[in-house]
Amino acid sequence: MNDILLQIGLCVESGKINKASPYPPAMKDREGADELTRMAIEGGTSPDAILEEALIPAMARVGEKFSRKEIYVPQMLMSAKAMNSAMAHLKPFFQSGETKRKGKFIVGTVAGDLHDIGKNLVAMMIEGGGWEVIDLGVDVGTEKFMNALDANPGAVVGLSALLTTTMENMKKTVSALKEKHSGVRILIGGAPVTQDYCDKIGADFYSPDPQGAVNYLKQLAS
Ligand code: B1M
Repeated sequence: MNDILLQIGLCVESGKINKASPYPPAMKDREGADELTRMAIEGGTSPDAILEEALIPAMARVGEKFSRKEIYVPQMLMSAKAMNSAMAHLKPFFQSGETKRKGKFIVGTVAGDLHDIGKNLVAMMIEGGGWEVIDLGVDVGTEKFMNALDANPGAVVGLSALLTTTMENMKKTVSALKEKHSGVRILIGGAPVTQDYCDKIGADFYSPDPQGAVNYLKQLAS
């Protein structure tokens, strides 16, 4: 892996957002994920490599450290901020799909769940695939999904969950949406979600990653 990808990964893992950020003290006055990602893109590193080789593995290491109680929520939050500062540079590349919209995609992280990095990536890639994305944000209850679908009949719905506890809320939302809009297509994803769970709750499709979600929508539109 090239040096700049290693440095970006280290910044995300350590929660170093940008040069102005005093955190972590050991990296004070050094470039952060923000500047290094911009430099990497200017230097010709592909956005895919930055995402797949630096950002996603760094967040996985953050999760492992959290599990081992080597870091706590505040550090995890700094890492998420550093990751978001890097993703802001990648966004234009993932969103530069065709301008003609193929349909509408309503997406949100389910009730009780505040994790949005994966959901944002999925939204970005799907937008890049030519869909109009209606992003409802995080901690989205069934009613909010329902209101969005009522206002946009025919839209595909995407639910994300990162916690085993909030994953259960997918079931309620899927049942309610299917009851009122029987033809709605619902796609689910997030680290604890599986194909078995998707089958169990009657969702239409499970994808472990954004590309699978893009492919599913592509297939629906064709
Ligand atoms: Co939280 N957290 N967190 N956290 N956090 C996890 C998820 C955890 C696995 C860490 C751990 O223990 N190892 C653990 C969950 C354990 C469990 O349920 N089994 C956990 C916990 C426990 C918690 C809190 C409860 C901690 C606490 O307060 N004690 C708390 C809960 C808050 C809440 O939601 N109510 C909490 C809080 C936070 C922060 C706020 C600090 C921060 C989130 C900031 C943010 O999102 N803006 C955070 C973070 C950063 C993580 C980890 C470290 C990283 C998550 C992430 O962004 N990954 C995470 C550990 C880990 O995942 N390794 C962890 C990168 C992202 C690109 O991957 O989101 O999986 P991911 O998305 C992937 C795929 O899953 C897929 O595509 C993406 C790209 O490949 N995907 C979809 C996602 N959604 C999809 C939807 C689709 C299709 C694919 O279709 C619609």
